[in-house]
Amino acid sequence: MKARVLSIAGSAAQGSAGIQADLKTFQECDVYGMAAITAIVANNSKTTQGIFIHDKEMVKAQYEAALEHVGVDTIKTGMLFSKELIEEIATWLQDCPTKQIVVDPVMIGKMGSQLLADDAIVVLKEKLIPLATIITPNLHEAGKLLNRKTMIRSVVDMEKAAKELFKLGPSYVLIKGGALKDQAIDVLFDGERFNYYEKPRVRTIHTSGAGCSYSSAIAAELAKGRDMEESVRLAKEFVHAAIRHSLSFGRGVGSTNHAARRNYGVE
Ligand code: PXL
Repeated sequence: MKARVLSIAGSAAQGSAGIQADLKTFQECDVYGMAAITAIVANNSKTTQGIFIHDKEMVKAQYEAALEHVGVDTIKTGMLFSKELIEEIATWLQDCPTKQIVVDPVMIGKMGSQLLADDAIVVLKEKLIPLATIITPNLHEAGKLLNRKTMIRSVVDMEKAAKELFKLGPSYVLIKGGALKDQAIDVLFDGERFNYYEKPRVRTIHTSGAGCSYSSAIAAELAKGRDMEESVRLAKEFVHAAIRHSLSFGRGVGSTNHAARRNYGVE
């Protein structure tokens, strides 16, 4: 049977991030993609015109409808925005039909829009992250989750942060080092060992959707039955190609190219 993945996340009008990135990534990874939309973000490569948050009944109806007949192998969460929604989603995920849950702790968009309310971080940490198979924070999100005053800047610091985040209860922590100075190295921690995923840094500003696509590719590979190390390795290759062949449509921050692996292969 075709592997099935549900994304619970926001819609990003520009097409590069959020649900749009998730569904494009699912298709490229050859899994069946579904969506429960938490919010509508009216954005493009220059501005965010508005953010409209869905109420929890609306999200629940989508979640239940999607799972009822199709079923699911992996659930991924992206932009959840409010503490009410996170609390609610955590109760569903406690007894959902899969134990494979990818939590991308989305906080701010590439154009600076706020995608997680300030008062929602505590419930994210206490209610949702403990249910996660893997969490995929970038350096900024990892720092925020740990209440750090200063930015995480080195691999040694990423390892330390991964150990601390592991204590919140996920089975794996992946800290993405896309914002490190000269390496694009990510650190995976399983509670005992570290794994490192490194690709040459691509010098581009056109990276909108990179985080969403990375976590979605991990979710897709897990859904197909791959183990975590292999899933992250394949997802890193996918997102590296998507950044290397990113699409600048001429203004502002351009989009990751979800078709890049198919069109150009991996390096
Ligand atoms: O890239 C983070 C992100 C996630 N989800 C939604 C977004 C964005 C960035 O704009 O709009 C809905």
